[in-house]
Amino acid sequence: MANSNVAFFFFFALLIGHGIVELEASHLVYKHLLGLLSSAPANQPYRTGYHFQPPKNWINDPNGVMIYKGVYHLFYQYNPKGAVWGNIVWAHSTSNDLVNWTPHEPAIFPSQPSDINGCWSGSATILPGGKPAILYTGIDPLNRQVQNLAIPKNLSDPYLREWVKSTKNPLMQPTAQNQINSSSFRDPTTAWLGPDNKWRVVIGSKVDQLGLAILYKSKDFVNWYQSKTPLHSANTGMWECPDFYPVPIHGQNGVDSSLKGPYVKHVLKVSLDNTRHDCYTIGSYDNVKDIYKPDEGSVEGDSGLRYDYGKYYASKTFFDDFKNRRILTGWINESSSVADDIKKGWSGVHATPRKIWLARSRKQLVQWPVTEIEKLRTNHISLANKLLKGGSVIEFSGVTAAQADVEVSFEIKDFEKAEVLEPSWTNPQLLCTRMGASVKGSLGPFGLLVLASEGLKERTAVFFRIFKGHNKYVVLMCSDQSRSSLNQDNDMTTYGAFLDVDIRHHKLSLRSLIDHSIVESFGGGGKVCITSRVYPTLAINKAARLYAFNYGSQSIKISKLNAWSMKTAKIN
Ligand code: DQQ
Repeated sequence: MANSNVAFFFFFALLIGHGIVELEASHLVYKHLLGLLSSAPANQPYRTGYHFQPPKNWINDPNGVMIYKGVYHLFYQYNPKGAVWGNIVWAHSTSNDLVNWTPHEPAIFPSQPSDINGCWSGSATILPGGKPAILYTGIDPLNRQVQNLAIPKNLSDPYLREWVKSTKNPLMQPTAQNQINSSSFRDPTTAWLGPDNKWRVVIGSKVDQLGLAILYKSKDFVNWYQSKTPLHSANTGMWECPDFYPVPIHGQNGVDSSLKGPYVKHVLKVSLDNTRHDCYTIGSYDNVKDIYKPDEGSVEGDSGLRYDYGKYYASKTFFDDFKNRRILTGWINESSSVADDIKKGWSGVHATPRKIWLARSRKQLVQWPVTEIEKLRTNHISLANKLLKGGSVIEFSGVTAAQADVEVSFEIKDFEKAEVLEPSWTNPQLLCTRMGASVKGSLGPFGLLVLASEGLKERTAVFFRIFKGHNKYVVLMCSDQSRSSLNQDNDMTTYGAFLDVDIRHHKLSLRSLIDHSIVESFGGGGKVCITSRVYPTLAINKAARLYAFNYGSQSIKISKLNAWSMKTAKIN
C-alpha cells in the first residue's frame, strides 16, 4: 500500500473511532494496521548507526538476554509483519561483543495452545551444568496470560538457534483458587536458587492499583507452586517486566542472581505500566521468608529512582560471568506519531548495553556503556582548560556530529552566585521544563547542544544547572527536546533529574552517545542517565553540529572534552 494510503487509512480509523484497542495494561493495538507490510522509504535519517535495531518493523522489550559459550544472546519482542505492536514473537540475534549483532530466525513463536495468541516477555536462567532455560508469558486461547518454559534443542550449538517448548506448558496460570488477574500476570524474571535448593521466580501483576511481584517456587523448574506472599508489593499500579538481583556492596563487579550473603544488597526494578518508567529500589532480601524490603529512604514508584529519566522501558539485566559484570539492556520507544512510524517502516530501538553496579553511597545504582562500544570510536578531537564565559557557545568540528560519543567535564570555581533552590522545586522534570536551555540563569544552563543545525534552529540541549540548596549545592541535569525538531508531531517532553554529586570536590561530567535520533546521556559518571528520542529535520547526517554552551551569567571551565566519530556497527 502506498504511504499516502497508509496515512489516510490511519486517520480514517481515528476519525471513526475504530481499530485502536487498549489491551489491558500493555501496548496499544492498532488492529487495522497489523497486517500492513511496511515498505520503508530509502531516505532514513533516523535509523541508528550503533544502537540495536532490526532492518524493519516494530520491536519492544529485550528478552532472555544471556551469555552462552561466550556468545551473547538477545531475544526481543518483535512484530514480523509491521511497524506497530502485534503478532509478537521472540526475535533473536547473537553477538561476540554486544556491539555487532547477527540475526537468526525467531526463537519462540506461537505454536502451542499456551502461547497461541502471543509470546510475550520473559527471561533466561542458566541451570546447573550451564544449561539455559527460558520462562516467558504466553497468551492462551482465552487471552489469559500464562507462564511457559522453553529449552534449547541442541546445547552444542552456541547460537541456540532452535528452542523446544515444554509439553507441560503452561507451568503457571491464573485459576479460581489463586485468583490471579488473568490479564495482569506476566514477564517472569530470571530465576534464582534459595537455601532450600528450590528455584524462585517472580511474575509481574496487580490487584487494583497494587503492583505485585508474585513469587513461585520449584524443585525441578517444571512444577511450580505459588508462594503464600508476594516477594514485594506497592501501590504503584501494574508491574511489568520485574527484575530482581543482588549487587555487591563493594566494587563494580556483578554477581549471579542466586548469590546471597552479607556482601550484597538486592535491587527490585519494576516497569510501571501507568507511567512507562523503569523504577527501582535498593533493599534487603530475606531468602528464608522470601520477602524483599526496600531500605529506609528508598522511595517506591515514579518519585523514586529510575534507571533512566528519559525514554527507556521494559529493561532487563543479566550476569555476564565471562567478564563478571551485570549488564542492563532496555527498550527505547519512538516519540514520533504512529503515522510517521508506519511511513518509515520501523519502530523502536534498544539502548546501548550498560554495565550496572551499586554506588559507593549504597543509595543508588550507577550505569556506564559497556567498554566494547568504544571500539567504534574514530576521529578523536580533544580540548582542555577552556573557559566558557557566560552567554557563550563554541562549536566542535572534526567529528560526525550525528553519530558520535562525547565526554566532557566541567569545573565550577565560584559557587557564591548559585541561585537558590526554592523548597517547592522538588520535581526535576518540571524544573527542566520551566527552565529549559534558553532560560538564562547564574550557574547554568551549561552543557552540550547536540544534533544541532547551523544557527541552532534545531538542537537538543543536554545541560546542568547548579542551585544553592538547604545545606548543599544541588545539581539539576536536563535533556531539553523542545527545539529538537521542526516537526511538532513528536513528543518533545523535556526530561530531568537531580544528580547526587558533591560539586565542590568533584568535577561535573557528562557523556552523550549521539546516534541520529537518539541522545543517550550519562551525568556524574553514570549516576543519572537520560535518553532522548529526537527527529531533527535540518540537523541530519552531515548537517548535524555539536556545540558546548553556557547560558548562565557565570563562567564555567571545560576542564576536558573528548569526542569521537562513531563507526557504524554491523547490526542485523
Ligand atoms: N511488553 C510485552 C509484555 C510486557 C510489555 C508484550 C512491556 O509482556 O508486559 O509485548 O513493554
